[in-house]
Amino acid sequence: MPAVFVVFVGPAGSGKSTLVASYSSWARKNLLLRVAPVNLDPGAEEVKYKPVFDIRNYFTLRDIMEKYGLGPNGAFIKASELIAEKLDEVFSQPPFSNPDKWDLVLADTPGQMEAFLFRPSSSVFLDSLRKLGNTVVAYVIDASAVARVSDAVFLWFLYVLIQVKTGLISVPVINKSDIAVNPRLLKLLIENPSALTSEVGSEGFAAEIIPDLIQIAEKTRGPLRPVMVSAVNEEDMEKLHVLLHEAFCACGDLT
Ligand SMILES: Nc1nc2c(ncn2[C@@H]2O[C@H](COP(=O)(O)OP(=O)(O)OP(=O)(O)O)[C@@H](O)[C@H]2O)c(=O)[nH]1
Ligand SMILES: [Mg+2]
Repeated sequence: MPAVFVVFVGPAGSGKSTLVASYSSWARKNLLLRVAPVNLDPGAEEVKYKPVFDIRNYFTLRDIMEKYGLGPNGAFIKASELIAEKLDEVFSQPPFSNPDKWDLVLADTPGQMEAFLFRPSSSVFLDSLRKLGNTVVAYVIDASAVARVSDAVFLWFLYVLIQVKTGLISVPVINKSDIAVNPRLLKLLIENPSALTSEVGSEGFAAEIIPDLIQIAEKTRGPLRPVMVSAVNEEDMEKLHVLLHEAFCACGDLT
């Protein structure tokens, strides 16, 4: 059976690269799966996994900045265009050229989502990926970035927008459980998001708009509950695996 592709997205520093490293290592050790990590971040300095495909073999952020005289953000945008332009070349390389050889392909993406994921060229890449095999998006939230209801609503809404933009099955993963600043709020977010409404104060723009945003987010939530993991401690990787499995149970088997 061809591989399942998991594309890790999420705000800068949420732990995508660390999670790709620890989930790869866990799935190899515990399930003996054939896992292919893929690095799509041309700005990554070093990654803690051995990529089967690495975009930095084609270009790095530094190369692009120099060649086109761009700043880092302009260079990220240029990089996403170059990935789309070089798509045939990219897909002629493993693991894209031999998806039957792998069980899981884990793609690590740049944290500058507005320069990659939210650009038109990412759709070109994701469309090609979904033709190769089942593709799911893992949206990584940093637990240490959720202190207030407004933080939770902001990060959750980004998840809604990612689903709108990619049109792919998406699962929410709350990372850095070891340094969560407001575990009570995260528990609400996971178990009973509607209850967040009662946590909002009674005045101002936030009080007016947050209940509406929560209602929209609830509408798009689907049956998949977020999981909490710690990539750095390789904790609760099984929960992540089960969630990804649930996302695919209708169309394939991961184990
Ligand atoms: N405490 C803690 N730190 C973590 C965890 N996961 C990642 N980190 C740390 O968070 C920082 C960012 O991790 P990365 O894996 O580089 O995050 P990223 O999302 O790939 O970052 P960008 O690619 O720059 O967007 C590093 O210092 C990691 O060691 C975790 O589970 N717990
Ligand atoms: Mg990274």
